[in-house]
Amino acid sequence: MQVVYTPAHLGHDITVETYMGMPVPANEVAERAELIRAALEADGGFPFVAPSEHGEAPITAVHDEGLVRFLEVAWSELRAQRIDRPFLSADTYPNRAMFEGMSEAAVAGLVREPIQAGGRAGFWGLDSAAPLVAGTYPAARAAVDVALTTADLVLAGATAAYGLCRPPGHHAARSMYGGYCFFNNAAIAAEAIVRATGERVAILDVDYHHGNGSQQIFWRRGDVRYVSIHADPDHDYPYFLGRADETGEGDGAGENHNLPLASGTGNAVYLEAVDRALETIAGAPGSIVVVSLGFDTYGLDPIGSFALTTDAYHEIGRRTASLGRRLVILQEGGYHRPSLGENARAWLRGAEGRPFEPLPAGGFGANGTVAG
Ligand code: Q9C
Ligand code: ZN
Repeated sequence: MQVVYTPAHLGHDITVETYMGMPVPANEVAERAELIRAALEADGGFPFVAPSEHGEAPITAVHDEGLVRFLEVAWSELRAQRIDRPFLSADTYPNRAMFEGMSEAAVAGLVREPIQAGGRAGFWGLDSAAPLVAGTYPAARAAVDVALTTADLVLAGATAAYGLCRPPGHHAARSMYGGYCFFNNAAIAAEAIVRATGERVAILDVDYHHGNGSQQIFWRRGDVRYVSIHADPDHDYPYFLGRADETGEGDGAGENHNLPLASGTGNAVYLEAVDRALETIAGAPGSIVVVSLGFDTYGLDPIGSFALTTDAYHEIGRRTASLGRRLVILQEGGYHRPSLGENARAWLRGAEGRPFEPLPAGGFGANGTVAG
């Protein structure tokens, strides 16, 4: 299986995120993608290709142009405004209760993008977990190109291809970034595939978190079926979306499928949910599935509460491929660095119908370089 990768993600070199008002070591770090790259290189069965540039049009096909412009200039604006911060994070978010009692027309007339960078970040952002630095915008643009190049490989006939996207994407909505995500790589790829083929497309989201952005983007769409297995939002990010009764509206009625699972979910319960998700996908026509692939469902993940093992990823890859549809597999989350490379290798080998044997210990180093 071909792997699409670019070092451009290294520019999004964040080290700190904020969690409930406190600075904490960042989870979504550059080393993640380098560890996956090293493991897939060490495997030897994954040829690497660089992404090609696809321009802005496929991005504005799913995102508000204002979000693109904000992300493009946010860092230079922060510097121009002499706000002395190592990264940009919002100061104030427009909580909907701020406008309680005002008519929709009044609110529409009042709420506009501020000028100050911390207000502007609040206007476009969901949370304080997606710090923006000098290299964030080029990295996010490159991650979109990775996703679109992965889709191109499948549109050209590949059974499956893997895009090592970083930063991830599934929390980014049409007019919002957040949750470590800036552009919604999977949604942009799904939209491009619909436009190229005229077929229906399914998104299978197996990141630990609900992909609120993907759900929002396709909420009223009858041609993109979104199916997600994730932590119950009563207990986990993104808290305000991801429940089973969110099923879509209009043309999209019945096309959104959320399968929330309890804390502590292990392999057996998770694999049952995978089977239900795959049956749901098989229930609508189409020949291509976009997979939002996260490994934050792993037992040792620092921000997840599930208990999956590496062997389960091999089995999930195998079952997903046995749908008989072509797969555009795009990396989302997964934060337990020592296991990331092996978990990716296991999933992708499963999708290829190849067995999985762990690499010899020390086969690749924690710094992301292949040993000897
Ligand atoms: N204690 C993805 O996996 N909240 N995003 C983190 C940590 C934000 C996850 C809280 C989680 C975002 C792509
Ligand atoms: Zn996640």
